[in-house]
Amino acid sequence: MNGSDTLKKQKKIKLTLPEEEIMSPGHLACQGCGAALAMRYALKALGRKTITSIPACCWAVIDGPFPYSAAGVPIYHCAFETAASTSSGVSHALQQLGKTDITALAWAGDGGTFDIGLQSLSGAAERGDHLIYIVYDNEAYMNTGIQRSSATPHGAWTTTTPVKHYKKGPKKNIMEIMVAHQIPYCATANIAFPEDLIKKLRKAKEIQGTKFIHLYAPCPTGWKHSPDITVKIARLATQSNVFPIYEVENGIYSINKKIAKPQPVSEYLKLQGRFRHLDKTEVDFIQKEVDRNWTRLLKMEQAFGKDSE
Ligand SMILES: Cc1ncc(C[n+]2csc(CCOP(=O)(O)OP(=O)(O)O)c2C)c(N)n1
Ligand code: SF4
Ligand SMILES: [Mg+2]
Repeated sequence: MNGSDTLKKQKKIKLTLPEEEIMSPGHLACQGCGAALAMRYALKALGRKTITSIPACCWAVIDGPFPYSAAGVPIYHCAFETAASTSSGVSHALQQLGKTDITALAWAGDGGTFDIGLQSLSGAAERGDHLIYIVYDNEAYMNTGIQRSSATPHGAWTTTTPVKHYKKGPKKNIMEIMVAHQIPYCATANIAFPEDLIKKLRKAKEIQGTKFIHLYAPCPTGWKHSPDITVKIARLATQSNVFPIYEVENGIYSINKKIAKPQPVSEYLKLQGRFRHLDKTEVDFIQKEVDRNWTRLLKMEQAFGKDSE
């Protein structure tokens, strides 16, 4: 095939994602970083007219040292606990300036959201500040060396929950906390399903008030998996119902992906070194918890879904 044939063939390929790359290569993330993919997709959805507020987290480093920036949009590097309050300030300033076409985006890790930034996030949500808040969840404090957070799942190894004392107890249900704030839009998303993520962010951009996205983003360094299977692991998380994909719009629950034959949770766990120490009893326990949470979510959809009205 000559060059012009290849070009013709390429033109026939129908892209399912926006073509424009706002984030540039040459960033400082580890190989296979789910958080880097997360930002790349998010910016494809939100566009260049986005002002991000990023607290201390891996993304404060991934972007690169001043004056360089891989993000391609302005970033406020703010204090750890202030992603939401900084973004509230950006949002109010934009309103004062009459700039209605710019999105205020708070972008923080799970530590900066489930734990230390929860108060400022709650405040912004209660005030109904006009912003999108995205937590990229890699289930630990990665930037400072893989310490457990309240998003770390049961059974996981981290440096503060070593093998003999691995994390016991469930991951905090951040979605339920945000739904309880009665904000107009809350959704989960996964880097393995970028079309779904992009659709949700485009929807969130059009809604007035506080919007919250819980975005699943594996971390090969902290989860101890090979960097080339990041997307496979992310996909398995949803295919095994470990991380369901759903949205809650004005209190109405919709599960966006229902897996006909869910994969056993063991398929998801066995690819990650952070779970290597778990015995069969623990794996069975995790499976039961995943099944219980999934059944609970189905019941929420039955009780508070579109058909319940
Ligand atoms: C008030 C405060 N406490 C602690 C730190 C140290 N610190 C910087 S980044 C970080 C971890 C962030 O974890 P997370 O929010 O999950 O993002 P990740 O690094 O996993 O991307 C910590 C503990 C800090 N910068 N400020
Ligand atoms: S430690 Fe994890 S989240 Fe941080 S840059 Fe590396 S792969 Fe990404
Ligand atoms: Mg984290």
